[in-house]
Amino acid sequence: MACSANKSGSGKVDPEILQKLTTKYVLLQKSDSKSLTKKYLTQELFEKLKEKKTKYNMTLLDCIATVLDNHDSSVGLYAPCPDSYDVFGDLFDIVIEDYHIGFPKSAVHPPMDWGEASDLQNIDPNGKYVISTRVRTARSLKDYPFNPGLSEEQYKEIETKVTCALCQLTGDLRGQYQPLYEMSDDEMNKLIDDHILFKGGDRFLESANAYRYWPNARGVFTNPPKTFIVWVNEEDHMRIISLQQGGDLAGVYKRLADAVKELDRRLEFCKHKRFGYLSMCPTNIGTGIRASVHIKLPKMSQNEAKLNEIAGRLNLQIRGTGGEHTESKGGVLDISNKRRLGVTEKEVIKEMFNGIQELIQLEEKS
Ligand code: ADP
Ligand code: DAR
Repeated sequence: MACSANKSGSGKVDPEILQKLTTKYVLLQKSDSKSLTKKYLTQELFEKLKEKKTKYNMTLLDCIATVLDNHDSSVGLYAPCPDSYDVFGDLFDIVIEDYHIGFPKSAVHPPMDWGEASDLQNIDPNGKYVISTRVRTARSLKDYPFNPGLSEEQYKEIETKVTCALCQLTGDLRGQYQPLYEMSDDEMNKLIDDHILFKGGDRFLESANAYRYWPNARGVFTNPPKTFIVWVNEEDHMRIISLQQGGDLAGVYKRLADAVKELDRRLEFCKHKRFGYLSMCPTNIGTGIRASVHIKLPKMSQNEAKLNEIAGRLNLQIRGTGGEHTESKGGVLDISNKRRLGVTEKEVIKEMFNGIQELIQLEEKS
């Protein structure tokens, strides 16, 4: 059942919010920002949207505060609540169509279809290039705002509901939840260095009001081998993650699929009639899947421009090994699928598998 509503909230936008929004919008338009929000939020569209409010009382300022403070944003747009995707749909639709490489207003995301993990092979059977493989998705609980719109009480409600469902998992998915406030700095830094735990202090999220009451109601669930991980109340209500060393994409993917199906039976997730599963960021809707490898391509990575051009053609995204907005270390690249919307889970993973295979073949020929 879709959890976004079409009606706008009651009441007018506070004059001081309107003033702040207008002043900062003018500065954004004068800047050299390459963000999709600057590209598509024309003066005409700004005038049309600036006085709208969602049923959670969110405004256009709540949606674009991130790019107003960070002109170097790539997208620069977050949804503070599910109905933002409809109330500010004139902006979200065009940004989504651009980012997800063509998802026109007439498009509808297909039903969830994980396919058969056994159809996948090991990405790098000889273990020559791939250091580790990770597949994650994002999920939001139905009938709650997203991170920037949550009250302190709602953060805690989400943490309780999610951890209660997680603690019912069995087998390979059985594990333990650790609230952030119970961790020492050393414990936290070790988990971050091992790519298990999220970092804080992302300035894009900070500007979007996503760190209020931090670290309260934030934490991480892990199974003993730390191959199954769930982030609670980082950017999204949930990031469900499967991760392991090597290139066994089938095993990583099957673990995630099993986990999502189990959690789907215990929690009600927020879905949209057109966009599938909704998240705070429009880049993470639909399947919400990012399937990535940490991979060494010593020859290919000598020509960054050419590698980025090939990755673009393969609908792949290249990032640093510390996650977005980080540099690669020691020649290791984080390469993942770019598209998450308008395709099924099995199509996303196939696109990533084929793309990585082609990069490895090009590396071999270099
Ligand atoms: P997300 O991928 O969920 O959008 P980030 O981009 O912030 O979140 O990445 C989160 C963490 O996951 C980062 O520390 C990143 O290094 C790590 N990560 C991503 N892909 C892999 C991988 N294939 N192997 C190990 N760690 C990974
Ligand atoms: N940094 C923001 C968001 C990009 C997508 N990453 C997310 N959602 N974690 C930007 O617009 O650059």
